[in-house]
Amino acid sequence: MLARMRQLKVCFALISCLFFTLTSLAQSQQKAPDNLTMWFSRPASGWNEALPVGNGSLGAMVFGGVASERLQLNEETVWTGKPADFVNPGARAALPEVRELLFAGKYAEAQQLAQEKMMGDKTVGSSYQTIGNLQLQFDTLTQDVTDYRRELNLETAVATVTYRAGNVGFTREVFSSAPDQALVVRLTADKPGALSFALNLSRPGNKAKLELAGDEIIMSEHVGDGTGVRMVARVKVLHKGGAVRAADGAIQVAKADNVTLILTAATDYRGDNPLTKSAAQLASATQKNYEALKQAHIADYQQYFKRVSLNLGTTDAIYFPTDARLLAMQNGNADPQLVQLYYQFGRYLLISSSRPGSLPANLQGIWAEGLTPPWSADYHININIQMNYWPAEVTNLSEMHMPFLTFLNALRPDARKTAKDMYGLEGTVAHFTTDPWHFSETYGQTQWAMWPMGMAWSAQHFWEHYLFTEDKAYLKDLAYPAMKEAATFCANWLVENPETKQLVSGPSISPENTFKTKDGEVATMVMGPTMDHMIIRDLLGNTIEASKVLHKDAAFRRRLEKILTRLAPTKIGSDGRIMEWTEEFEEPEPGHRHISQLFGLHPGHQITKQKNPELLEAARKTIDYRLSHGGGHTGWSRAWIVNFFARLQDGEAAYENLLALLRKSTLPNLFDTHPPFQIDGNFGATAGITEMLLQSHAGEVELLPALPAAWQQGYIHGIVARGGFEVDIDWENGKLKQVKILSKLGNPCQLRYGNQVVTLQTQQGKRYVLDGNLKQL
Ligand code: FUC
Repeated sequence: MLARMRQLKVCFALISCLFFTLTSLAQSQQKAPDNLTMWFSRPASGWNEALPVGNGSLGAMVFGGVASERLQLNEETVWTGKPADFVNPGARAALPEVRELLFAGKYAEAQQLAQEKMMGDKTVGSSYQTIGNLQLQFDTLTQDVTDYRRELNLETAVATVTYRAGNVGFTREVFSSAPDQALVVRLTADKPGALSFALNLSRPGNKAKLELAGDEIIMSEHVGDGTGVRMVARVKVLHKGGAVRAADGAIQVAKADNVTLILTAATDYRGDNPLTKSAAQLASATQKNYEALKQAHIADYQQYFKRVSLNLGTTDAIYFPTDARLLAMQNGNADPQLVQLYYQFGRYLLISSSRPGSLPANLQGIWAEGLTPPWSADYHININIQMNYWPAEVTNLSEMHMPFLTFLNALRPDARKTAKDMYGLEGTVAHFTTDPWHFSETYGQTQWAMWPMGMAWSAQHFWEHYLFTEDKAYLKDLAYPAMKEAATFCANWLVENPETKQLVSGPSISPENTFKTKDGEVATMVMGPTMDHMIIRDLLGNTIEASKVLHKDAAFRRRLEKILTRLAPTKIGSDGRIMEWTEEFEEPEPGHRHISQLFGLHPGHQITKQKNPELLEAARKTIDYRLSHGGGHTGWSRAWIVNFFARLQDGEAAYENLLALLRKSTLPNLFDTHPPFQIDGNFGATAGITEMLLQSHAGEVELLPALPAAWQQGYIHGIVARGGFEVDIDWENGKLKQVKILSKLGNPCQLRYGNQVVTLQTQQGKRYVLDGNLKQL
């Protein structure tokens, strides 16, 4: 009854909203809604409603207030902390004893010893932080505001706020330009002299130094009380008409016709002088007029964004503001265009938070409020940052993958040192998390910290980038050396299980999960968690392949091949699930958010219907069990489940979980929520939707492997398969209608749709068109 009432209330809200929207559309003669715009009929009442813009490094959250505008600012290198070494000096000596205790089943004792002797003491804190806020205080009367609209156009990457007040129409446009390395805010009005406001910059903590000089404000701080980077942000006011002067701690704009604000920001993270760097960026951006800045920004952004288009069908929901659509969806409405918008939002976020030369997208991309964001908005590498990059290759944003790969490369010196100091081994190792100061040692509770697979998992991305691009120079110079070092660590790390004689990884955990020992103790560490072996199998296999491509290191390759034959295999438990640990322990948290034992299903490809259908069945049981115990409760976990079901080729279950992600783990601005906001779920979902429509991990290019019944008609154009194929798929009545393949590398292409398989011998640069029966047209 209650649920029904809630539904009715939402319906009523939607109807009045539609009425309001249609009337205001008619009144203001705004263009018909397009589906690549998120829009809202009121200003953001909190951060989770504000709209993100970014150019890979400089970002802002646009609130769109009428009496006052707030742009919450970020720059990707605004970090506290510094490089630090904190390997526990007792680790190396304790390692054999911890292993022995674990092999003897003395889990609690082993854990205690590892906690004391192997966890580092990270005394230097580090956190990503906001730059601060740019505030505009208008003298507009707010009583008679009409026709308010706040939007983010994903096609142009411009956020716009429009409204009428006192018979004047106001427009504000905001974008963050990559070509001009500046945040640009444009204010216009449809009557001359209507723009009057005070502008200032501020930073939480009130420790920043502010300098006002005529039409410019400069804000600087050595962040983290002098422990982190030195940052500078500056904003300049360009205006037509009226007057601009500095007074009362702000820049006062009086009666201008239009105003352009240019904001630049820099730090000394890469050794630059932030004062001169931000000044040079500002000087260069102010050379151009507003239209030239905007056109350059749009052209630059669209070269990436426009590569992929998706259509899943249309409904009238498109007439509603995005938050109302989300609410309707949460109350049972199906809105395929919202799924499409959400998909493209993921691509938008990647282009806006990860550009060649930048740091990788962190837990919040580049958008974080305050000085202490959750988990420091760092680089968790026990799934989160990897998930950020799942959509990169498949959604045709291969360039945006590079920041992660160059970051991993920069992590190698520290990872090499940690392998030596902590374990006495050659090669590279990293644990559950890291930061831009590139630490790879571990700290905190063993439950999450005693996991030496962060580099090994991340190294998968080196090989994946190669599979999509076949760039041999990249493989030789960047990827292979990094993969080889990570594989070397793993090869040295594995030890023989005295009973089974198989090679196992340990001491280690199944990320963040716990089990109950026979004595009823809750423990985390074992010798040989399933995920470790799946990761190591993946890495060693990829390294072997890479060494073959490069005709290098034959002896090393043979060593890895031998290890693979002895590595403990994936096992199915007595209840038909994939075993997470070596034994069938009791699980205190059977719905745990990490589903690590399925790494081999996704993002790995050890479990496929071709290779091992019995493991595929066991994988399904594993997910079902997690879900039936409340699993999928964080956004990223749910997004991973979408990918799992896509790989299981169960379109209905993938779709159901995608809906659950939108219904339970999505904020009004379409950001994913853990809770709180964490960007991995956005990226994981975009990857998952792609995976529902195209897969290429099992040696063939499979079309529509997990198309749900809800998506009867549609198309996806421009997504990418391994081997360098750009694929356009059109479907009708739930069936493939046509596929176009652009062969970028000239590889043979084995194409599958259901049970039909054809192989195309392709030529580089040529397009191939086939019908729904895979007959070439
Ligand atoms: C992993 C997850 C948590 C969270 C954190 C940032 O450790 O287990 O849920 O997402 O990363």
